[in-house]
Amino acid sequence: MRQVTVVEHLLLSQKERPMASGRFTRLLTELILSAKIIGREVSKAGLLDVLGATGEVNVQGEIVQKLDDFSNQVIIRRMERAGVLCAMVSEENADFIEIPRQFPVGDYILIFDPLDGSANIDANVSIGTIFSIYRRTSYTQQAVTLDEILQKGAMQVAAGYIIYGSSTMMVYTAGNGVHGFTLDPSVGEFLLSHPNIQIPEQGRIYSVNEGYWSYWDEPTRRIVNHFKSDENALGRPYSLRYIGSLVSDFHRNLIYGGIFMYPADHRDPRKPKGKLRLMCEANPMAMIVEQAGGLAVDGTRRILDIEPEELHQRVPLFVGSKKDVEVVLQYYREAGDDRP
Ligand code: AHM
Ligand code: MG
Repeated sequence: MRQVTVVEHLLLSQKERPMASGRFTRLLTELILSAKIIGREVSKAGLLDVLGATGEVNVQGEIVQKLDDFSNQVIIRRMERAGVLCAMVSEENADFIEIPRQFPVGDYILIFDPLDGSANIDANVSIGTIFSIYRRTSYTQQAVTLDEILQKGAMQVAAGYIIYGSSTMMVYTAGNGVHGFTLDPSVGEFLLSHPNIQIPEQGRIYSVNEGYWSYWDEPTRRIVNHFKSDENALGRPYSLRYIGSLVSDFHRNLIYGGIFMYPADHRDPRKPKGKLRLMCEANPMAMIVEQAGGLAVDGTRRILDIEPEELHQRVPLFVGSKKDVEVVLQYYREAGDDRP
């Protein structure tokens, strides 16, 4: 079988579209290299802990950094030099990141979560990097402004994630279906392994942190009860699977079918709109799931239609198989509540 890399696939599948310009390819190539570097460190995480246990310096004489800081720095340092971006937004940085003046700029905007689910690292649980790519709406040499960055998810030109799991995979969409590539460590390349991923229309898994039950609103409780009861489309309870790593929970449901939920916690002042961030987490997953035939909503609204007001805005997220997410919309509609 011919082995197809991400860039080859992009060029083959988008022959007639300007996305296949050298600039987008370069963006993707740099991102892939960043992911390989992060993946290499993630796979040594247990070892690093041992090597770095005595202090802050590892065997190479480098300061041992927390892996999420390390991943953030890898992406920022590589991508700022790529010459294709005008700004970046990282889940780890309060403000958007401008491209230093010594580097050339382009018109893409990269929004990312460098290492999502990093609380799971010490237990050797799969974690991931999430990315979302936009284009600047105006062609100008002026410095980019916050308003230009706050675009709704429907404006994304591409989105994806890298999952550092039992194998390392990259899943992405550039608006032309969802494609998965598995890292072959022997050649050091991500090779096409899952072309045209489609999420099953009807799932059999629900994923939610049910420990927060007492914090949820009534429609959310009814929704979760629906999936647990035998009065649903399956006629039997769905299986509960919750890793606590969005990339892993999302990826499993994408392949097997199901729904992931991170609802609002009405009684937790830290999470009145849930925990997940609209721009770094919800929007890229929403673009991927829609391209795979699924849906993503906040209870009443399509995630991709939400106009962001701030960079780190949080949003309740219900994402997955079309029929399962329609159940969520129906319960919120019946509750007559237009805001979850
Ligand atoms: P992080 O970006 O700080 O890693 O937090 C996001 C993670 C997601 O991967 C996961 O879905 C969620 O937090 C789990 O949260 P909880 O432990 O509240 O269930
Ligand atoms: Mg995160």
